[in-house]
Amino acid sequence: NGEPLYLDVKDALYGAENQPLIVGGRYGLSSKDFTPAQVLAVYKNLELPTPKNRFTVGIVDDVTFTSLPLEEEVSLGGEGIYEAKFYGLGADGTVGANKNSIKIIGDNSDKYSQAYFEYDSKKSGGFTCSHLRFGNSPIRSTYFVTTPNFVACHVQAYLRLYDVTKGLKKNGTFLLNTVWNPEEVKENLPVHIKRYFAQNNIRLFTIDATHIANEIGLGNRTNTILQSAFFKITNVIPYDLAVTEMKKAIVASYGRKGEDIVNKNYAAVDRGGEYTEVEIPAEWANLADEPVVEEKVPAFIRDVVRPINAQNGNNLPISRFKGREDGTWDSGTAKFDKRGVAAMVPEWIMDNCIQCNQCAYVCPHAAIRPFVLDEKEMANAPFGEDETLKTNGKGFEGTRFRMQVDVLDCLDCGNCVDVCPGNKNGKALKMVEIATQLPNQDNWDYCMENVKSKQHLVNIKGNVKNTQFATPLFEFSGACSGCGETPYVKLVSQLFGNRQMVANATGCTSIYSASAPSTPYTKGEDGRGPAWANSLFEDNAEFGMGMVMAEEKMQARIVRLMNEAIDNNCCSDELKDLFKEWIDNRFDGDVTLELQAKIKPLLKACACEYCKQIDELSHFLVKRSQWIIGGDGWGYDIGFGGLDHVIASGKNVNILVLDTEVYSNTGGQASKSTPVGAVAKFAAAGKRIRKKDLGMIAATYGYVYVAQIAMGANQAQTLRALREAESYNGPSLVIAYSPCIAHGLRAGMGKSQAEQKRAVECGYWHLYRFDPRLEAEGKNPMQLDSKEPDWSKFQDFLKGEVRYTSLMKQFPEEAGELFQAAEENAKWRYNGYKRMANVVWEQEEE
Ligand SMILES: Cc1ncc(C[n+]2csc(CCOP(=O)(O)OP(=O)(O)O)c2C)c(N)n1
Ligand code: SF4
Ligand code: SF4
Ligand code: SF4
Repeated sequence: NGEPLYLDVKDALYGAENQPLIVGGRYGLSSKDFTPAQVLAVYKNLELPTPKNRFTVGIVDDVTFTSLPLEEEVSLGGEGIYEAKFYGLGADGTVGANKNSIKIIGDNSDKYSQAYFEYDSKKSGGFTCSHLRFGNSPIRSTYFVTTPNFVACHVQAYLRLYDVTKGLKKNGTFLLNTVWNPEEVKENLPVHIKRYFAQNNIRLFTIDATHIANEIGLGNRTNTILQSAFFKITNVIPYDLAVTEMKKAIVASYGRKGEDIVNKNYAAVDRGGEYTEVEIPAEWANLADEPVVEEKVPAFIRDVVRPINAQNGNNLPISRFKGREDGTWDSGTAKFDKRGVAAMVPEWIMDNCIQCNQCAYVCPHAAIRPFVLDEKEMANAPFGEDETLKTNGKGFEGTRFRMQVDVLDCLDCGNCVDVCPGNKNGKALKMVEIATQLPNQDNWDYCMENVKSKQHLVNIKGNVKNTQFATPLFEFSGACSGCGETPYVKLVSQLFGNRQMVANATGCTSIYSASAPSTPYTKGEDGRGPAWANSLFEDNAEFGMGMVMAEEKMQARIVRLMNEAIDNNCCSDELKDLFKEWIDNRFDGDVTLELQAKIKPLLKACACEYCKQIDELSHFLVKRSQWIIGGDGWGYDIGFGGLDHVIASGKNVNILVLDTEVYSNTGGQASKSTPVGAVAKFAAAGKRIRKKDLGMIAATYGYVYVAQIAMGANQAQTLRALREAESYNGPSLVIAYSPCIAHGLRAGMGKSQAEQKRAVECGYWHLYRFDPRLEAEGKNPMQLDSKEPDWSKFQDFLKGEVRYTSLMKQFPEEAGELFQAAEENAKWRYNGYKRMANVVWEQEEE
């Protein structure tokens, strides 16, 4: 009957003399901005002879028709206000530079200033938009900038992805960071942007900050160059003053990192003036729209996913969500993102390739894959036989092999190149500029759409190479470039995805695994794929156990029905035999998968009441592979009580803890997994207590399978551990070492695999498997998989990560001591594992 506030106001005025008409409504639904246009809509509604009551504003309600119509956004704040928007790529420094700009302007002028920062849910490499306002009077606009005077587009690809000119004021300014020269800009700008520029008298400036940054030696850090360009073009404060202040900020931020870094950033400031003004031809004002090319994509992608990805989700009408009121979202939508944001991507040098598939194994984004083509697939391919190799290995006779890069989904980490062994002539992959590889995207598209998986030709769980012939059922996630976590998640999906259920804790895993509209979990050719859900941070283990218990109940029901059917002799002999076989093998996932295929058609053919009921439950004929996934913040700390409860229960679950040694998703807070001496939030002076040994706690139960793995250190051990964990009919816990941007790898995230190798070599991380099945066979369950570490490399390893080196800079005296303690702890741990692994089991029993 109305909102509480509305009812209160109505009640207060009820029966009053000259009682006004009281109209209520809602704004800010789903945390949407409340803008001047919406306020105007409310007043316009009130002006109507019969205003709409219980209205909504800011959404497009075309189902129950509560929303008010909106007009164009209006600019408030008068002449003195200057509004700017900066489109950036997550983690490219745009947001940091704008935070700095707003401080410079606020501190060095009489102007009032304000900034809002907007992000999508990608971990990095996603969309960011900085909204800045400066004015001569106080700024009371508590919403994003809708009518900017200035727009900077720091990523050329955004011209086609987002509506970057939206709201740009007449006579406004547009700055584009682009590798195109002015003539190419004129050629390549999308038509609607050209028209907007001409019709609104926009001044267009371009700068190639990407190349300038490279020349200076700043890699892809274009932020300071673009910040300087902004100050010079707009002159919001005198440019000289801005330069002085930017340089002061550089000393404050990078002073401790050395003169070289400071000088490079100074050079970036100085070269911000290297922009060009591009003249806008008057005839652009009358350009006709380009013909719309209808892409063959599912309606859900076209009508919902694409608009959300284009930052237009707020304008989607409610009717687009009809039938999805429960929040169910299609899987496999991430493949439609096709962000194309990498500056460099790998190029395959076929002649050096030994077909080991290691590149695909480690890729965090599933953006490089081996394809095996039969004769027919080769005949229609856009590439020739001379661009493929004869596939090595038994079972692949008569086929061709191609390592194919997905240019538009690669995130430029370089791990594939780093791990590629190549042959005696060198590596079989090298990083090259994306522009040179764009034509290769057609080859990827062909392989994805037309080349059938050949995974049935080999045992995909047999070895590292074979795993990569299995289709990844987790692909193109929004994780950071080079993320150490996602290669594990992807591998699990390849091995068990066709019958996998995932209970996911909150954390990076939940953000990159499913944040609307991108869902990287997907289906294979057989239509099977992981089912995924996230409950809470703290109850994830219990959530996963609930899934298992539900399955147990369903299986028990099927067993009862099958037994009754056998006893009543009402089905065919073939079906009865299959029922018996299923009952005997119901805990073996792969066998149940085969049996389901045989049983299902026979159930339909048999008319008996039992078969009808079993048919209704037929999706439970396949034993699910239950995974409970989360980070160390979950597994070691907040979810530990539940995790302990679940492993104690003896249920058949597989728990994967992706150990980044910090709470990564919220910016790197210390967890009980953080080792001594590491700097993290809440441990700014270095953690003072040692890392908890979660694996050993679990091992004390004696009936929990436990493994510690690090893919980059031993790919085969990772595979073995995951395989064993899944096949163990009881609780399994796998703790996976996962380098993260929060570690500050000095070698960069392109070495996140190599860093794992270094960690194990020096004794920082250890590999083991503790398998209770071995004890049942009279053997020692503990197997230490990492060699005796080279402890002399331990301190060097710490020096390779900013989380440790920053302690040396800030607390040099304590750092030495804490680093020694870290080494002692690591030795203590290793020796403990060694002792366990060396126990001669038979003797122990005597
Ligand atoms: C009970 C609870 N506390 C805090 C949070 C906020 N939160 C969300 S994700 C996260 C960090 C997760 O860290 P971790 O488990 O290590 O996973 P990672 O992000 O490293 O993969 C936190 C603290 C929450 N969602 N719920
Ligand atoms: S560069 Fe990184 S993201 Fe790109 S294909 Fe290689 S491993 Fe994958
Ligand atoms: S890692 Fe190198 S050698 Fe191995 S398959 Fe990939 S490209 Fe070929
Ligand atoms: S774990 Fe680290 S690297 Fe991976 S997505 Fe999270 S923050 Fe990024």
